[in-house]
Amino acid sequence: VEASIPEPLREAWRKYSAHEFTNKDEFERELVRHIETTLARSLYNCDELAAYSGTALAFRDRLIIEWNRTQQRQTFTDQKRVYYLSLEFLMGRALDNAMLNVGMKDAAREGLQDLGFRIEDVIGQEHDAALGNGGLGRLAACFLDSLATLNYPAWGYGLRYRYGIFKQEIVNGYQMEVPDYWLDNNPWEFPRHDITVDIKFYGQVKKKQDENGKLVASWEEGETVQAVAYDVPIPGYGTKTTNNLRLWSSKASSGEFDFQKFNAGDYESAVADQQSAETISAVLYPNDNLERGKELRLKQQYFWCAASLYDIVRRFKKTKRAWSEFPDQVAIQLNDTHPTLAIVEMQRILIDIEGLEWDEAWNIVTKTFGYTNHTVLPEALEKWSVPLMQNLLPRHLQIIYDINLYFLQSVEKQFPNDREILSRVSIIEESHPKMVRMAYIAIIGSHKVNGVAELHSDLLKSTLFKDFVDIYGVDRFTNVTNGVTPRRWLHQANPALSSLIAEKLGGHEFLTDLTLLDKLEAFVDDKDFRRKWAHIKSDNKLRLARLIKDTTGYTVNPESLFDIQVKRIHEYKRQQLNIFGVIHRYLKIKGMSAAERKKVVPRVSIFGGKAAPGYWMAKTIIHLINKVAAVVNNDSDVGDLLKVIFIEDYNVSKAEIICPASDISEHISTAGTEGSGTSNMKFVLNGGLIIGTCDGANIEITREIGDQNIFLFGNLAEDVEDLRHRHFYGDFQLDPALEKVFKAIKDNMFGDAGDFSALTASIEEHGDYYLVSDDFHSYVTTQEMVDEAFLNKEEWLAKSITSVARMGFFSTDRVINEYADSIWNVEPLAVKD
Ligand code: NBY
Repeated sequence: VEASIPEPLREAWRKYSAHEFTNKDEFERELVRHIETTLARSLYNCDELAAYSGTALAFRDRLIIEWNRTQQRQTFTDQKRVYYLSLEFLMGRALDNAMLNVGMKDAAREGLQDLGFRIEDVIGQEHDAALGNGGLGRLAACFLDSLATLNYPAWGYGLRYRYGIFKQEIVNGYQMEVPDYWLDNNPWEFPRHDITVDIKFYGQVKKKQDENGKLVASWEEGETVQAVAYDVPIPGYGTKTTNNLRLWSSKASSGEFDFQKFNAGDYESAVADQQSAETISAVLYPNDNLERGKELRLKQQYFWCAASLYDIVRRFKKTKRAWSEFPDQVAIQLNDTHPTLAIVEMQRILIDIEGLEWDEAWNIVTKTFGYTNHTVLPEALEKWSVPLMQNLLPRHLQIIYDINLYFLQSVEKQFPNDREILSRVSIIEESHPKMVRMAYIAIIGSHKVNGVAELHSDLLKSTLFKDFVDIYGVDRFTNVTNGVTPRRWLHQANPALSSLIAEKLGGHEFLTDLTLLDKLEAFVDDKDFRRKWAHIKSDNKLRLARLIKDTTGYTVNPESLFDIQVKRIHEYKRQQLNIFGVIHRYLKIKGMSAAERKKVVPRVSIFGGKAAPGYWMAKTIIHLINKVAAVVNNDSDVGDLLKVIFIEDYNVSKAEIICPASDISEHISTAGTEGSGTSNMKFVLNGGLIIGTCDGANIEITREIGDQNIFLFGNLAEDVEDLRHRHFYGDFQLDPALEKVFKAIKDNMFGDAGDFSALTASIEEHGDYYLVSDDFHSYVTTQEMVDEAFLNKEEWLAKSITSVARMGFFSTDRVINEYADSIWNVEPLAVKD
């Protein structure tokens, strides 16, 4: 590596090279310096926002110093790196995380206090980085935290959307979407205007002779758009390792083409071209688990894959190694099928640009890539129409056809008497128009394919990807059960609980080795410990009650049982089952005598989550929840016995307040539909119990914490197909209790019944695909068991503590080590001081 400052002159550099603040006074000096000079404010106009920006800039300086050193270290040691390709990184706020990871939060608290600011208010000024929809995007964020904490040389690659996930407003009970413009004064990103890549779209493919006379494909003409790198430093907890998240932003290429237009006086159209280039990274698609086949989405995907691969290849080529060593230096993980084009692009680079033979190139590609699947829902499986791809990426379509040809030839050899299998596993679906099945490219082009929880991975092998198991053998398919980072989801979100645990375990080591939590079991019967544990839960419920008061105006009694379901709104996640259960409870209370009401366990049913803007049924569910809330919360017969709350604009920073405050949380998807779920882990880690179906990671949570510590209900995944089949042939009986709920809705108890007819009809008339009626009885009786259990405060506390003690498995540190060992084959890079 060439150094720009020659050795004799480096002394001066070292003398003045940036120094990290190490105590409160040094922090304050940096804070004031940034507010005065970087922000151009004075002590007469320093508001909370300025205090936030100054604090963020001071910490950013620290991160960037370590970021530089980490990158140098990784370049010099020259070992294998991981690249995590994800269209979503749901990072939330960065400042609190940076302070805790660097270990200087107390210094910052005191420094800010000296200037008259409360650190919580300052932290609260930050806008969430909301570049994701839900679980998939948040998983990527937790992975980055663990990768850095464990000192893995790893980069994330994503898109720098100008608009993240929309902000949700509830108006008259309806969801409204408001754009989330988040980039103004974002101190956490570093524009790298010198790191750019030109990305081509459209055009034609010509056959040409290269200098050796070999016929090669040449992708010509078309349009180019420029990718500009923006880097976000990712600090590890308790380590100097600071990794990089590189987000690409699109802009018009400043090529000759534009100048020609410009010089020809076509100023307006030159500017229009620029705007059209900028739309590529303008907005995050707000669908979760739904694929819509929009051309702009395909453009986003290629733009991001091509820029990232160019960057990765450029870094590899600097090492001057042979191409055969590429998989020893580079592991690329595909977060779902969204980056599948990276496989095709890599093959294109190797054969069209680097001149490798097909087989040699393909061998390198398959050794490099791993693919993670997050869903078995058919509507979420990505397919692109062949004509669309032909137009946008003509050379890539040719390569896809070649991949398919060689693949099908080998399948035919393997199964000479099975004609059917060829059409089933073909990358090209023979529909009108023909479609490219992205998941199949991802499987064929990777050496490992994994699901995100045991049941999910088993279902992949036995249903969706069954043929591929027959073709490649079972070893290509594996499971890596999800986790969450204990730094954000315990230490940051629940500092009091983290301290109490640290007090008992003699330090915070559990934050980097979560299995140490098992030592808590020894204290389950410790009276003083239990009292403190209960006290922390109460405080956290109070904190949530304040958020509820501030955002909805409703007052809730923090002594009530807090029952929470927060996640994207989706029929398969069954918020409708929950709200029907709430209505059932309401009707029951209404029918009770005063004496009977005295025995009711007061409950607050809390919902939160966004619906995809085009997902009607999900929006109807939100509407119903809000209408039920309006009736129930104003019914004096009911009072505190039942309250219904919809928390607007559920996001990462609200989750940090919500997850520590549950008594029980709901993870009640139709069995076999939820890949894993990760909020289930967050809630249990914070001492909440859960009610759930035998789905996703609920099953492994049960195995770890014990079935006496979880409320499971409902049909099993193995019964779902049969039940659906029976419904389809008319064998359907609406559950009698659910019938009463529907009657209340139809009697306009919650406003115009017509507003909700699609929802009730989907169950009564259209086959109840998600088995709401089949599981209803089991659900409400299990909820009664929850009430009963909650009355026994001591038992409940024991369950809470025991569960937390047994959650060690669900750290993303364990997850990342599994990926590193079984998929990436990478080692951590020790940090020497
Ligand atoms: O990924 C979620 C799964 O539903 C959940 O069970 C799992 O725990 C989590 C992490 O593995 N999937 C998810 O969040 N998916 C999306 O957000 C998503 C977003 C966009 C698209 C598809 C899925 N899309 O095709 O545009």
